[in-house]
Amino acid sequence: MSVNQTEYLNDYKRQLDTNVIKAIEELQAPESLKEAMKYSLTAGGKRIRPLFLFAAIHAYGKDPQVGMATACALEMIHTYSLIHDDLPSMDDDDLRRGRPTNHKVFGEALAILAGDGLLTYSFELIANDARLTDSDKIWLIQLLAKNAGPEGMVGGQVADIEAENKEPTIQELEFIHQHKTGKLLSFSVLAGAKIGGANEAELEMFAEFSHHLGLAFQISDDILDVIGDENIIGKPVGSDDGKSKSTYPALLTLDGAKKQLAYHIDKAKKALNQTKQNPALLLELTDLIAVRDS
Ligand code: GRG
Repeated sequence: MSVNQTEYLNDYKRQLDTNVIKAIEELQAPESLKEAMKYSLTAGGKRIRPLFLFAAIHAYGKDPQVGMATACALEMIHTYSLIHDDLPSMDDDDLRRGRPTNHKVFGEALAILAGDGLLTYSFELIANDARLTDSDKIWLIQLLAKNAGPEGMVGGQVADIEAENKEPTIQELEFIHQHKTGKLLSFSVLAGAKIGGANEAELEMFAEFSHHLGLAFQISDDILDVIGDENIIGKPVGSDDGKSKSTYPALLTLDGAKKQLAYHIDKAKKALNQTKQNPALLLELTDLIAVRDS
């Protein structure tokens, strides 16, 4: 990535960091709840979803600032999903991003409610955004609800839970990841394109791009897990705290997973190269997914 592009994206990441916390501080809500919401929002997330949203707006030559509220909403939904995913009734994790998980610090009830608060507040943020047209707001709220809900991330999480301790087919694994991880990433790109002014044909192209991007993101996550686990003697591939989770390396071997990653990155870039807009930042972020180290 060129120095200018890196600086540009870092600048937007910093603006997102500031705006997302400001939005929580503006809430007239119990301080304990706001603290629990802020704790996970400031835990060092990469902000990859907001960055894809900004990059898609940038492709249309528009000021990415127009998407700030939607980007904050997106990061809030992502953060809620991580808080709930870590709960004792789900993955029962004590650490996330190297820090105690939300329920370890605030207790289970407040962690659940912090997640609920982030989820619901995200829709309020979009609905109240004076920089968006009413028709764009409805479009964004509908797509966000669909992609985060039963037909999207929540459905993918259920499919993932139901696949525990089984060996799914590659198609079943793709369904899980396309929904659990891919749908929110897909929203990032489509929301940015819509705010930028994309027409129906361009939105279809971005849907194709983000389909492959979502799978590539998950495969690279699985590969990172294996590489990170290599020093843990006796930990079988795909195992997480005693529960057997399906992963691409477990199904396809590490080498096979790397080939699948390269395949989806290539397909994503081919889709993106059809656009008449400026895809430079989107291409750069896609390359970061291909070689991510965290
Ligand atoms: C609880 C409804 C509900 C859904 C949870 C997203 C999710 C669904 C679970 C997270 C499990 C997981 C680790 C999935 C792998 C891909 C993924 C979403 C990784 C985390 O996203 P990053 O890498 O995280 O963007 P940061 O920490 O950078 O924000």
